[in-house]
Amino acid sequence: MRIQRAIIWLLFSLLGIGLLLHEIEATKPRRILLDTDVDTDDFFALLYLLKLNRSEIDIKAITINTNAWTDAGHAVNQVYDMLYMMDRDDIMVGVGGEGGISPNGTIYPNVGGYLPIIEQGMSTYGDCRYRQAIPIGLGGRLDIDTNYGLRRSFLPQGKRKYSPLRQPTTQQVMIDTISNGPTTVFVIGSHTNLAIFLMSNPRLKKNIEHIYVMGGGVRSKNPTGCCPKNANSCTPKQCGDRGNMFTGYTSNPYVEFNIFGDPFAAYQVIHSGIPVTLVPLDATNTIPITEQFFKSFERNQHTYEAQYIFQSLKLARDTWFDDQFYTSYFMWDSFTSGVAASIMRNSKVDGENEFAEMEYMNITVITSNEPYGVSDGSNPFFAGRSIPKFNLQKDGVHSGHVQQGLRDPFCFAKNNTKKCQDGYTKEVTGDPDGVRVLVATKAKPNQLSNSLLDREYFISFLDVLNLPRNAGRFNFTTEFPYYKEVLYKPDFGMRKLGKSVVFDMDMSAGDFISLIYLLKVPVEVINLKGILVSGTGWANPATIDIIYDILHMMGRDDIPVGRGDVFALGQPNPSFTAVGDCKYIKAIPHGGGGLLDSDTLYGFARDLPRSPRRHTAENSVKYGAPRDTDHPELRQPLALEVWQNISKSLAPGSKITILTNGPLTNLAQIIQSEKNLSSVVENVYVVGGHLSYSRKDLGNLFSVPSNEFAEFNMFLDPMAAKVVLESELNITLIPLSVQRQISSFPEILKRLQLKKKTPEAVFTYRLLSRLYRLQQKHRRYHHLDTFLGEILGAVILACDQHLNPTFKVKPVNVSATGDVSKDGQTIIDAVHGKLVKVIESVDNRKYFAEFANLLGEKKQTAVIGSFNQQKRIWSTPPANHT
Ligand SMILES: *[C@@H]1O[C@H](CO)[C@@H](O)[C@H](O)[C@H]1NC(C)=O
Ligand SMILES: *[C@@H]1O[C@H](CO)[C@@H](O)[C@H](O)[C@H]1NC(C)=O
Ligand SMILES: *[C@@H]1O[C@H](CO)[C@@H](O)[C@H](O)[C@H]1NC(C)=O
Ligand SMILES: *[C@@H]1O[C@H](CO)[C@@H](O)[C@H](O)[C@H]1NC(C)=O
Ligand SMILES: *[C@@H]1O[C@H](CO)[C@@H](O)[C@H](O)[C@H]1NC(C)=O
Ligand SMILES: *[C@@H]1O[C@H](CO)[C@@H](O)[C@H](O)[C@H]1NC(C)=O
Ligand SMILES: *[C@@H]1O[C@H](CO)[C@@H](O)[C@H](O)[C@H]1NC(C)=O
Ligand SMILES: *[C@@H]1O[C@H](CO)[C@@H](O)[C@H](O)[C@H]1NC(C)=O
Ligand SMILES: *[C@@H]1O[C@H](CO)[C@@H](O)[C@H](O)[C@H]1NC(C)=O
Ligand SMILES: [Ca+2]
Ligand SMILES: [Ca+2]
Repeated sequence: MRIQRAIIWLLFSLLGIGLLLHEIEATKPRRILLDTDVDTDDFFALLYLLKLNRSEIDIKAITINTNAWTDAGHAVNQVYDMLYMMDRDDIMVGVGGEGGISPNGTIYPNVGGYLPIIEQGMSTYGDCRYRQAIPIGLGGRLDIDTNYGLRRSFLPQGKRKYSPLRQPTTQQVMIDTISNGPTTVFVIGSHTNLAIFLMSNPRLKKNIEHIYVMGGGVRSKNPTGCCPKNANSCTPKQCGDRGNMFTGYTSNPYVEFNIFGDPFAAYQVIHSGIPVTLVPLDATNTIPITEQFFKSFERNQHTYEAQYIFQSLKLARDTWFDDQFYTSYFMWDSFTSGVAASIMRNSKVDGENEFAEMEYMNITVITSNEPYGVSDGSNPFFAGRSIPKFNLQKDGVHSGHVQQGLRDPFCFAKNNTKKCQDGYTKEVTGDPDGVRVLVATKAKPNQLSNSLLDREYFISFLDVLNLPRNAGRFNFTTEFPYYKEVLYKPDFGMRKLGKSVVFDMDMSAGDFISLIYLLKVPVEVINLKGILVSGTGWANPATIDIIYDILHMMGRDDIPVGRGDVFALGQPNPSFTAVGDCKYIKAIPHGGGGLLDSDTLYGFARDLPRSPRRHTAENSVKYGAPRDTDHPELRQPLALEVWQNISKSLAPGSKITILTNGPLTNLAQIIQSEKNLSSVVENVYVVGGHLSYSRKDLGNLFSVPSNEFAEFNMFLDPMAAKVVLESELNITLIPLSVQRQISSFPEILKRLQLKKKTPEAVFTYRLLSRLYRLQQKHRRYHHLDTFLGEILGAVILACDQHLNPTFKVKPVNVSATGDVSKDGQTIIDAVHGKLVKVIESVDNRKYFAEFANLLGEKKQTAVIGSFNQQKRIWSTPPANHT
């Protein structure tokens, strides 16, 4: 037999059939799955790949890495919008999932990847051990989630959108794509998704032909932060480091952001046995965005995708925190996509390609620090277990100290030599744990030596993006023949305006409904002067755009919106305040019922008409930015500025009433910044707090079992709650117990059903019925009546007497000692407590009627009902508008 086969094989070879078969194989398009954290550089990579010849490179699916630079709800919008612009709604998009990993290591289906594997339990909340290295506000997740505000100004919006429990999950999309045929996987974020896939589907491994990774630093020496030769005094920063983690290089100079996102996952991927090509900092450090490239790009924007990328790059440059943009912003993921595509096209051994020099190296990924086998409590795979999780070896490479945050004392040993190496892609020789990996070491120079563009890839990048082939169809404005930007502002004429109110919200679902309600209250009763937004609660700060859209819908583009802090009091890292701890906010789930759903308003945000106002990274030196951008006038105001403007513009003798529907971060900061606040504040209505009268009378903090009696709004920023309770302000507390009295979905839906006569009543009805349906359907949504209860604050504020509220004045104190099992608990404390008015009951029937009737009123109704209506207006000549 064997001889026979050998002879046949020989014959085939002689006839050249072998060669022919090989060529057929090579011309089949490569099926690509792209796993991305949707950072700016990621969509440079994505758009570049989409422009390539589809008979060669065919992107089948995109999965979103949700524990790095973006948040799931915003990232998925960005991806859908880009694909719509590029006419590629056929590409599957996977995000999130509600599965978990049990304490014994069983991986359940559909783990959403919101947490690094080491922190992944059965839910989607958990610690930010690694992600805390990523800034949250400006220059971090806020800017990346919104793409500096450019997504909404530029990208068109198609039909696809996230919808709770219907969204294809990351793991499902991976399974579907990879089981459909040989697949090449690109990983340009952290490795959680792919690692979980590999750990739970070992039989599908054989279908992954190759893995291309942007990440790590093997022999790299960071070129940024080096002192100039002739400098008198200079503190070298990351000069010569292997890694690039600029927010935490003093604790870990070895690691690159993507790998730090989940070192254990990266270990699983690199050690999977699947061929891996790594494009680490070694190579990307040699392709900074130079001024010549930037200028050349500026002159070469012949497609929408080229424009979008250039505008993004420009805002990244204009808001860069120092003047070193051209030497410290590199092509990371975009370069990786070029190198990978070139390697695949060439199909040569040793990964020969047009753009990078390659070399085989034996590497591993450090996941814990030596000495191994010493359990110091830092390592959840081992701490307090008789059998290590995933059956890891007791004194193996995963068994040492695992870095705990950016100020982990372990990483700062006394003699200052001991730094943590978590996530280091370390070269090893003769070590059984090393894996042979093809590594890009250097970007190749431009072959035309007289060109100003000094890298070969620069040429390809600009050429490909500007090709007419596979180009974008339109941008947001050119999609519609009669597009027009309108700001709606009311004219109250001679009407006497009612009490001045400032609404402070954390953008939970109930807050949006409260906002709609407040906008319906006759302006003679309530004059909503401004909105303050705290980024420390149920939504990510980028969700501020939904507030703008609701104001636009209701014709109130005149109301100022101020963005508050992104950290609870005391949480920013004192030595680098752009990053900080998640001690309290980690109690909020990332997935269903949590941030993902707030950030998309349970899938309804994209139905709202789109406001021309939005978050933007535009800024000016006057307000502390490093430099003026092109449109500093568009700058997003801060909460404190909006507050100061309002309090300054008050008529003599008049005062402001504040309603808070979230953590008290903004109010505490206002108190701390203004000496004579009680002279301008009439009253503060605080939705939150729980006064427990028995052991069974529990709070609502379901994600912190050790803290049975706290309520979320108080817990999320206990220090702020303390500042507020210690202030001179007159406070009315609307605690959990009275909220619970009116938290009946069937009742409120029944009332609204009868009143669905206005767009806002329809919208509210749809949102509340979705919440109710989800609550009945899935355990992740069991807490949704919390959001229903929040609406009470706005209704009490608007029609106090109608509801016949009963209240008692009680001395209330809040625990804020730093002990999470007590923090945020409000107690009656006759000695230290502050006297506050505590609402104990309202007339429920009147409450429901009051709420539903007002939403159904034709007065102060929406001026534009939906995005669909907006599209119709933009598609018909102005004369035909009715
Ligand atoms: C795309 O690739 C296929 C297969 O390699 C090739 O036959 C075709 O000519 C290419 N098309 C273009 C426009 O380069
Ligand atoms: C792990 O625990 C789950 C229950 O959480 C159980 O169903 C499963 O059989 C256990 N697996 C192992 C390997 O012990
Ligand atoms: C959309 O494209 C048009 C035509 O190229 C351009 O004039 C406009 O500025 C673009 N929109 C944005 C927001 O850049
Ligand atoms: C610094 O401390 C580490 C252990 O903490 C030790 O291994 C190392 O030798 C010390 N280096 C110097 C220069 O003292
Ligand atoms: C890398 O590892 C392989 C075995 O996996 C070994 O044959 C080779 O010599 C190693 N190369 C280096 C440079 O250590
Ligand atoms: C403050 O008020 C002035 C004058 O009305 C206005 O121009 C400015 O935009 C306001 N600033 C904020 C942050 O609301
Ligand atoms: C505080 O405001 C009140 C009323 O406007 C005023 O009478 C008083 O002088 C102010 N106090 C201080 C310390 O500014
Ligand atoms: C608080 O309210 C009481 C009663 O309504 C009033 O007498 C008092 O002046 C108020 N205090 C402040 C600081 O506004
Ligand atoms: C109540 O407040 C006082 C002083 O503000 C504080 O010392 C005390 O610890 C608080 N009590 C509790 C139980 O939090
Ligand atoms: Ca990335
Ligand atoms: Ca809220």
